Amino acid sequence: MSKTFVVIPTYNERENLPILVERIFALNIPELELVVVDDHSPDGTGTVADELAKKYPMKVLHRDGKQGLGTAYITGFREVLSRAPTDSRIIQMDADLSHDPSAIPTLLHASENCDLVLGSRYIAGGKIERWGASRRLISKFGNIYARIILSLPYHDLTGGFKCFRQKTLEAIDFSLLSSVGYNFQIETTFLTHKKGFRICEVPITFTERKIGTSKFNWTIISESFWKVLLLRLRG
Ligand SMILES: Nc1nc2c(ncn2[C@@H]2O[C@H](COP(=O)(O)OP(=O)(O)OP(=O)(O)O)[C@@H](O)[C@H]2O)c(=O)[nH]1
Ligand SMILES: [Mg+2]
Repeated sequence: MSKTFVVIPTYNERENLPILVERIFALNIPELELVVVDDHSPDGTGTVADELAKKYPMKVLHRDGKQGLGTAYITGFREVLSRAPTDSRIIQMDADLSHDPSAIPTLLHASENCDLVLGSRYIAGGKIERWGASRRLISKFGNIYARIILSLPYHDLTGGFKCFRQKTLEAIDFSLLSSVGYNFQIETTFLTHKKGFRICEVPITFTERKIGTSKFNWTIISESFWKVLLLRLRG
């Protein structure tokens, strides 16, 4: 029987994680398992996750130190693919409550007809809450830039709320993924598109975190600028 895996990278999310986990399991989605990838968070998120794993179907992967969002996802994806029953779904989302778990059934439903479903802030019905003008502008510009440079028809390339069908994720060569920040999201969608898989977008509401600190910074923006160009050159 196929399963639904939800992969969540965490770094200093001790207050957010228990709220998120409860909300996800309150949806009562059958055969759902969480995979948390924690980078030895100084605030003890790893221990909080271990406690939650005693109560819920949840696997916690502990890494030695902060190694970036991209490799955290790869670690989680590899673990899931090593044991996922045929035709499972793999959802990825942030731990900071920016992604509303109530959209998970919508993503799963859309994955019946699509190999990768993107939770999109930039299509009709999509929204962003609690972001100031400058953050909106950077995100909007980044998406238009990647869309044009990579000739992709999708509206939200940098979002981190996505659902892969198992065969889609299996077809991605993880050794081609090198990004630390949100450019990782562009890379996986680009490679999926290049392989000819069906990608669709469903509207989501993104809400900026209320608890904890953002890891967004200029290094992550510049990484995306250069790596989108590199992706284009490599084709
Ligand atoms: N394991 C791991 N998780 C990370 C790392 N960096 C970020 N995360 C997690 O990845 C998710 C997204 O990170 P955020 O800090 O929200 O970064 P962001 O979404 O780019 O920035 P904001 O939109 O400002 O919140 C969160 O669940 C983080 O805890 C990392 O180096 N390792
Ligand atoms: Mg965030």
